[in-house]
Amino acid sequence: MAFADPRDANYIASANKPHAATLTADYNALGLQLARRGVDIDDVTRRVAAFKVAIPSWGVGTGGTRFGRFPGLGEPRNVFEKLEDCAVIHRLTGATPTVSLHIPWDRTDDYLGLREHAAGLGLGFDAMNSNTFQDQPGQPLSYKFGSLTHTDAAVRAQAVAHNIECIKAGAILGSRALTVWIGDGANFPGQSHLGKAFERYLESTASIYKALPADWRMFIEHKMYEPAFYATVIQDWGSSLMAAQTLGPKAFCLVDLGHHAPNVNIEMIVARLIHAQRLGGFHFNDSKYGDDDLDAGSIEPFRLFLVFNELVEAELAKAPNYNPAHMLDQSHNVTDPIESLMTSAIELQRAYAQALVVERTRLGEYRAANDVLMSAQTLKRGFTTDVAPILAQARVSKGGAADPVAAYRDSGYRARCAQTRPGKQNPGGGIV
Ligand code: RM4
Ligand code: MN
Ligand code: MN
Repeated sequence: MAFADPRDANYIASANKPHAATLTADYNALGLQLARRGVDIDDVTRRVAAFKVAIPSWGVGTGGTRFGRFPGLGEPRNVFEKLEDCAVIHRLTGATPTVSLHIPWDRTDDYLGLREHAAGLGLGFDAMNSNTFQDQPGQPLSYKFGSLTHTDAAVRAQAVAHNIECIKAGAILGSRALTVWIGDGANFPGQSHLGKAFERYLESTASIYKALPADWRMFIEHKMYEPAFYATVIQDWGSSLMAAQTLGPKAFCLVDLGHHAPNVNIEMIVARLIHAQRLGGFHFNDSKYGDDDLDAGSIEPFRLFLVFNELVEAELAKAPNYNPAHMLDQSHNVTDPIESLMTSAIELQRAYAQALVVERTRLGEYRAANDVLMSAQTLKRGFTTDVAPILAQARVSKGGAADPVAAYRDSGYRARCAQTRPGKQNPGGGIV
């Protein structure tokens, strides 16, 4: 099979050529439609083009379930190769200039070399993720019964030290945030003292917080259940917010869309965290039942839109201390991870564009007049607008592909990787 480098600007330009005429026609038609609503399409396109989301390094390998993992062809074998795949995603979508690493899955003894490798690929680094939810080979103390909240101070100290190692690695890489998610909790009532476990969490995270460089933020990620099935120490946004407020101004709450009970009103949580000035960022994904880690926008696109609607409201209101980090956190079990990640980044842009085309002034008037039906209809009109031409235009304007998945497939990148990356297919990550 012929191979073309999907990162090559000439290749992308030639892949875009057949789309040029239809894209212009569709964009102009949508522009007229939006102008009738008082919405300037070019302004929306500019904002969409400026939208960025980080790729999770663990997302470029095939994930799995508790039952198994079915590796794909040519998976990246180490963090350097993971970055190469991330560069493909970024070049074709223009939306993913950063990567979020997971330590120790991405541990290397050459972080400076990694930073240079990334820069050469046009990439930087978003939040570092610590991992105290698994034991690593040779690790002195086990996390079986907890990490930052373990009853044994020595285990807590080991988990704190690991987080500090992540900060140090991130400082070399140019990252400016640490995401802390712990699996700590109880599987049985009576197993742990719910109050004391939270106190131990605050004490441990205070030591991590102290090690943050001045311009860093710490993101606290809550999750309702799994691996602890009865009670998780940081199980909800209330615990997360209490912890952030206790720790200090550099601590923020991170919302992973899959970490809530089904039907929970996540956009409401987002609005409250914006109000509290503690919305640190997102782990975007989608789910039907639990922490499914499916592709963003694949199951409940309306909910994603409603989350972005709150973000647009905050943007327009210039909400104080509002600077959320956008990150994907997905597990691709049955698709090509590169295709899933490109599609997901685009789905986020879609939700953002749909929220941007909402007629805000009219919506405000209908709300003020308690016109419930028209308020709902006005908001929904944004969601039902086909903003695809805006997304394609935004990509093309940044040197990306009009149709990223087609350009990727036609390049033969994956087949090429299957040849150049032989051997053991275990890139680390992939939640099995
Ligand atoms: C957790 C959580 C974390 C992620 C791990 C792999 O459920 O979402 O953010 O790092 O999975
Ligand atoms: Mn997450
Ligand atoms: Mn998760």
